[in-house]
Formats: sequence, C-alpha cells, structure tokens
Amino acid sequence: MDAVKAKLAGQRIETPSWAYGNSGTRFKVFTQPGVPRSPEEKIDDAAQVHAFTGAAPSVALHIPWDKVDDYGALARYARDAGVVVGTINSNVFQDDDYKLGSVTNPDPAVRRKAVDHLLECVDVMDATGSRDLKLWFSDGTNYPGQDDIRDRQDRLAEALATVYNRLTGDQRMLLEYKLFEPAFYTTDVPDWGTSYAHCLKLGERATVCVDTGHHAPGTNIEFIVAFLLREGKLGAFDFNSRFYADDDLMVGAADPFQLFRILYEVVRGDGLELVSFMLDQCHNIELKIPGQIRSICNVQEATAKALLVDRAALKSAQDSGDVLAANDVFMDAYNTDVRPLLAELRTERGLDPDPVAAYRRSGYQQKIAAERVGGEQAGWGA
Ligand code: LRH
Ligand code: MN
Ligand code: MN
Repeated sequence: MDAVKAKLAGQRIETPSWAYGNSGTRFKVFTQPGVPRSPEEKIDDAAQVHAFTGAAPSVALHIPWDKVDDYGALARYARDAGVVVGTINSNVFQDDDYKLGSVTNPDPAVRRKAVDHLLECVDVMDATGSRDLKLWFSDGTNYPGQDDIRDRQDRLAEALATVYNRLTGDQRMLLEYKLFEPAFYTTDVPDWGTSYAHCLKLGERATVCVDTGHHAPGTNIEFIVAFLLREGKLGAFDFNSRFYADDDLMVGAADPFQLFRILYEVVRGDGLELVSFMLDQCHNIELKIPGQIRSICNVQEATAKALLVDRAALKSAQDSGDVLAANDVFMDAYNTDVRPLLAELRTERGLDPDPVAAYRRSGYQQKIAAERVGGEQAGWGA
C-alpha cells in the first residue's frame, strides 16, 4: 500500500489554460462570471487547482490564445503563483490562410507561415523553460480529389523536420492525431500509426500524444497505449471524455472503465513517470475550476485502481489460461472503492480530503466573479 501511495503522490497532471476561459460548441458559447481576462488570470486559476489537489503543478499554454509580450515574465508570474509553464500548444488552425491546410497547404507561402509559427512556439519554450511542444494539425481535405494525399504527407514531413531540428536541450515534440474534424474526408494526421511513423523518422525527441477523444467509436485505446509504450513512443496524453465525437468532456465521466484500462497499460508499461498526463477539456456548462479539480480526482482514482491490480495473480491466471480468473483479478481492482485511500493520502499530504468541496468553501469562485468583469473566450467554439 505504501508503494501505491508513493506512486499516487508522485503523479502530476497538467491543466490547460484554455479550460479556464469561456467555451462552447459551434452553436453557442455560454459565458460564466469570473472567467479569466488574461493569461495571468488563467494561471491564477490553474494555481488554485494545484493548491487543492497537490497534483497539477504545471499549466499548458496555447499560442496565440495566451499571447503576451514577455514570456519570461509570464513564466516568472506562474512560478510566483505556485505553478510552472508546461506544454506549449501550437495553433495553426484559426487563420483564414489555413483554409486548405497549414503545413500541408499546397501554397508554399502558407506552409512557411505555419512553420514560422511553430518555430515561434519553440522560442516561447526557450523563454519559459517549457520542455514540450505539442503539435496538432487540423489539416486535411473535404472532398475526394481535392488535393494529393501523398504530397501532403511529404509537406508534413518536411515541416516537422524543420521544427524538430530547431529543438535543443531536453526539448521534445509531441505529435497529436485526430480522426476527423474539421476536415471530413482526409485528415493528414488521422491516427496513431501516422503520428508514430513520422515520429520514428524524426528521432528520439518526437513522440505521440494520445488525445482520448480523437478516435472512432469502439477503438481500443489501451491497445494503442500498450503498443506505443512498448516502442518507447508514447509521450503524452490529452485526457478528456467523449460520447460521440471530440466532446472534450471531463475525463472519466463518460467511461471510467476505459480510463482504468488505459491507466493499467500505463502502469504495466512503466509509463507512470515517463508519460505526460495533460487534461484537454472545456467546461461549457459546469464551473471550470472545480471541473478541472474533479477531472484530476478522476485520473487519480483510475490510477489507484490500476496500481491495485494484483499483477502476480493476473500473470498466473493468464499463464494458466484461466480466462475467468484473469478477468476477475482485473475487475476486482476496478471495483475497489479507492476514494478512502485517496482521501487518506491527501490528508497525509496536508490537503483537504475532498478537494472539490474545499474549493467550494474557499470563496475563490465568489471572489473572481466579483472582481473579473468581461472574461475571455477560451479561443475556440465560437
Ligand atoms: C484538437 C485539440 C488539440 C488542440 C485542442 C484545443 O481537437 O484536441 O489538442 O490544441 O484541441
Ligand atoms: Mn487535444
Ligand atoms: Mn481535441
């Protein structure tokens, strides 16, 4: 139990700056009182999540949603608030020029503009001390014949290599994939295989980011996790939940069993310290800070259950071909109520055993609602 607790105490989960801003769907953005008006205020909110959970010491930025003049100063601001700047997320999907793609656009001038933005994101990493650059491309086509699928892969490879060669020190590149949306016919990085193949060619610093919301219904995500970890190519998760498409709901809300199965493969593949755990969510109808806190708790609960799987008993059942016994061992861990264990761990660490309730009691939500007028939209969903 002490070993399980130590692993849980060491787990770090990054929160995204965009989770704190107003968000919605393409039909409606619901504004909430007290949402941040600046990157600094998003960092303040992220610091609250860390203060109540002790598990979210870094905040991911999205450029240019979090554009500031002085990124070094922003990093210092974060440190003073009790967190650090985490992953830098690039954005080459919100400009008219990118209608036909960014790094895969048939027009070399547009490709250059997109690559320049990605290089600028590496400058932001230099200034903030952030280690990871996360790339997600909305690039693709809507109609058969619209563009040459192979040429687009060549353009993608060239752009990735340019950015990869700009990385220094311990900087890494995370290549995220997504099945569809906003392109509906072809997507240039639609799945883990495409991302993996590009990362393999690029080299050690390039790894795959698995966003749990970016797969077709029924996809066995834990298989992808097991495979990538075995190959040393799983760099990060973007955690969220989906029912239908890229819903960005709170992780573990739609399918806590799937989250457990994924985290079991992380534990099995010794990935708990290796892989970056990030949330990539938006809270359209619920409060944002407690929504993030709840999500952290959901990841912790799934991780605790994954750590409780009796590996020796599982292996012996597997080796003897006892299907039911093996499944029993697995389900026994999943069906364990780990909330008392996590509450105990939090108390031992000087935290409130119920972080959501503690946040609600703290008065922070009322304070920001009173002080912040005219909060910002997260950046997308308008
Ligand atoms: C794309 C995505 C990607 C973006 C984020 C806002 O759907 O998952 O990670 O950066 O959403
Ligand atoms: Mn994502
Ligand atoms: Mn997404």
